[in-house]
Amino acid sequence: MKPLRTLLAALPLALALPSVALAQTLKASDTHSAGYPTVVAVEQMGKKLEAATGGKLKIQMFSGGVLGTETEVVEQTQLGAVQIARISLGVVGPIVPDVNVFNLPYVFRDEAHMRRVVDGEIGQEILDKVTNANFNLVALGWMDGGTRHLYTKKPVRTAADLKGMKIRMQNNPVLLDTMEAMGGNGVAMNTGEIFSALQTGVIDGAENNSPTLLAHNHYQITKFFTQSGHLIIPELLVMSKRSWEKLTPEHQALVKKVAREAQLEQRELWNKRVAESNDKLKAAGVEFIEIDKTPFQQGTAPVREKHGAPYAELMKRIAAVQ
Ligand code: BDP
Repeated sequence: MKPLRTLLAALPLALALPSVALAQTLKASDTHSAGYPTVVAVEQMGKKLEAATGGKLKIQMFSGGVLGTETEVVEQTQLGAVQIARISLGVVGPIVPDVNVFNLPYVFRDEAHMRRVVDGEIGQEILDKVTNANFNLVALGWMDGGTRHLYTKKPVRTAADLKGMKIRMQNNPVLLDTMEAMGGNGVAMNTGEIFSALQTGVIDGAENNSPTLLAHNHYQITKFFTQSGHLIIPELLVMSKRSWEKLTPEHQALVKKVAREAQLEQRELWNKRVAESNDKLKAAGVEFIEIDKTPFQQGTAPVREKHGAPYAELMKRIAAVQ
């Protein structure tokens, strides 16, 4: 420990030079547990930051949702109590409505299309909107959240089978309306509440990608996985603006660079994880049901019209991305 006198003597200097790179450990949050592709990608980012800054900048990962629900984590990130958060765009929509264009059902043709859109100028525009929206967040980049399908206790083999089923959705009017338009009843709740809601019968099912269905153990209760592909919601990586402003310009540039690299690295991890999860789910007796998506695609047109109205031009540009 340095004597107090030395510390006090150094204080005016530190105050006078705010851009001096002070050692910082950035607290990062993810609702998924250790080993999940998004968690690993952010940890790799941390290792790169540490190496490039001689240990001045580090990331400490809090995975498994230990810092709270995604909505709570967004709030903590806005306040600067959490520095980096990997969150679903589903929970960002109610805070920064402009991101909802990516939360619309069947807005992307497939995952390859989504990747090309987020990698290109439209992806950057949406990141900029988050950053410039005055919500104390800096959007760093995208990650894959795969394609979301229905998983239910009773099989959904036709669109009609979904009628009246209570399906958990993320708490976002666009997503709740999507479920209504598909014929089910959307029930909003946080990720961590789904398992017991399935157990107690509060809901009949939920919808997500296969890695989440497996990792959160929902497959133990819902044995039918209907390949509806109704949503392809990219994941967002954000930083607290307060924490961002404390970084030197060099460190800011470095964080942006490694975040961009993480965007591409996570994709590789994601592809592997989806294949592994599908195999494990099948081995555990989950039935993958192929379905004619047309009724769902057509049924959700009013959602794209209503919630997509402010983004009509943008939706045309998204559709034009080859
Ligand atoms: C997963 C996302 C996660 C969300 C979850 C959900 O990776 O961020 O919290 O869906 O639906 O796909 O709650």
